[in-house]
Amino acid sequence: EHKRVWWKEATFYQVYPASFKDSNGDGLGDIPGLISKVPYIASLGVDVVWLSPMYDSPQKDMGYDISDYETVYPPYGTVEDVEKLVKECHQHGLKLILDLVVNHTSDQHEWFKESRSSKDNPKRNWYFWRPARYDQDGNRMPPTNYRSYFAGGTWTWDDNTEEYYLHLYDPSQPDLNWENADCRRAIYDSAMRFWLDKGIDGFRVDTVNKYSKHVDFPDAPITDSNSFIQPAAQFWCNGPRIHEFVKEMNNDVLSKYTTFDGQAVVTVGELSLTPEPEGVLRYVSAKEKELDMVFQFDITHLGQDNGFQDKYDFAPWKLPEMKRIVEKWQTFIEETDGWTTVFNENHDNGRSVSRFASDVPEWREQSAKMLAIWLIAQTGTLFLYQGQEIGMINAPKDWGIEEYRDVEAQGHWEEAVRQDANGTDPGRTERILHGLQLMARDHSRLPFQWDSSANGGFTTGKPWMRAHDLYPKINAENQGKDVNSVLAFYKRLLYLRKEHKDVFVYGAFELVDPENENTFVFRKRYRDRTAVVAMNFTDSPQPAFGAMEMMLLVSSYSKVVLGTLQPFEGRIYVDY
Ligand code: TEU
Repeated sequence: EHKRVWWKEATFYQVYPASFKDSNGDGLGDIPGLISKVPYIASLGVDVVWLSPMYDSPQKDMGYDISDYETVYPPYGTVEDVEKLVKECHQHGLKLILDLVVNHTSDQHEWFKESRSSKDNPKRNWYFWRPARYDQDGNRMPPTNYRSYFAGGTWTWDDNTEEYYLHLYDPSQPDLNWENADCRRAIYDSAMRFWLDKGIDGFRVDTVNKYSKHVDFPDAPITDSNSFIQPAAQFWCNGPRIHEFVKEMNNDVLSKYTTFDGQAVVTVGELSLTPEPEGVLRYVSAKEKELDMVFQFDITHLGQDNGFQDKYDFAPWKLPEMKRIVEKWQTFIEETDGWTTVFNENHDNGRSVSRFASDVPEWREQSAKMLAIWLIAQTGTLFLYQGQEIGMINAPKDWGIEEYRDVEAQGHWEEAVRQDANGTDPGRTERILHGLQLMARDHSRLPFQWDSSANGGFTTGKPWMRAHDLYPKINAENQGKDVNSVLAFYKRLLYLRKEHKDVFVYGAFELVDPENENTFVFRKRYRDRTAVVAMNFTDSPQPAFGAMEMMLLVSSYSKVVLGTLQPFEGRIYVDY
């Protein structure tokens, strides 16, 4: 039986500050706007707010490029606004966790400005600097052949000191060198203690398995230049000292703090490219004292070609693949003292209705409710992403590429255009556009749709990102008045998750009819109680799972046809 702690049973709600609520009409979301919506968030029945980065930043990667951990990006507000947010959340019984982004800083951070100023600056090796290599014609080459997450290479030449510096992401995001103890101590003080001392309740830890690199930086066995990052990621994911570093972070800092209601602060790590359960367990096993839980991205990688090899070259997937992934992580926690998370949306992915079901007008709402059923009875800590609760969907396919503002989308698009033009990958432009229309991170960053007023009530100004054309139809205000809305359904399911916690949160998982390509059915068992969750992932009726001897607890349809799962219908039966 799993040890029962608050963060296993809590539901987390991720807020993307740029796109949640603008209070001053400058077209960008901000902290005062978020504060004004804390009552709305509390009304959902969630327990924790996860706020994506609001720190000072040149915003090359929407705040995941931090230039000062101890100040707030001025258009978002001030440190005092965040202190007000902490208080407002706690007064509504909500905890607040912030995003800890310490694999890299912005190149505008004082630390990097010092590091790049000269080779003998005391902070020189707080980042990774390496000399150039030269090819047989004497042309200067970067130290390795790694490919960045945002396309392009991972080394940028610095004329001043005539060396390259490492950046796994954008050239404006130089990687911090965790091998340097002074650097680690500065991170713990500036990025962590500064905010923990203000009463936050924990962190979502960005890129948590990338802090220990193979510092000899060998070349990667890359055969295809478009291979996303897999062959190189082995040199920076789960590196030789990563567990030492995460243990030190937990032991020296996090373990010294409690939440506002006196519990241990919570950590959830972003663990990419670690598909093996035993690899995950090393981070989340209770006895390891590293992290409470992690995001594992198998589900959001569905469709990302060859397991994330070429992220935006869409590869069709079938439902049994999704079922096996859910089964893998549901059973992982039964056999270990680890824990996991349950999610299908975040700020780095397309909207789940568009990616995993159907966002056409006829099936959009049913799909959103069915996917809510899919999440609600799974074991693990449930994470929802802003707008998921009202069934927001991807940007329309007729939007031009200029509407895709994300550095990752731009990088992959520009590269596709180049490779198409120079013949290295004919037709790549069309394939990558299709992939971006389905999976670009931008789709989760459209302004939250509050009501049917201009720009969905997100801003009275010109929004930094175009609002979805459907905001008059899809918005929190009109759904708040409709008992059959997606919003009402999410609130009902969140209530049921708490009421049926033993079976939904802690019950043992068993897949039913694994090879069925149309329906997804699984059992959850806790002692003498059983629930059956049945979903139709198609737009045509399917034979319902034979659960007649059980009681229908909830269906996403108001009218149920016994024996038949209607298009995109989700159902939960219980025998108690
Ligand atoms: O993402 C980590 C990362 O590697 C991303 O490429 C992510 O794995 C991928 O997009 C998932 O589909 C974190 C943040 O979540 C992301 O927003 C930042 O861009 C990135 O780190 C750099 O901080």
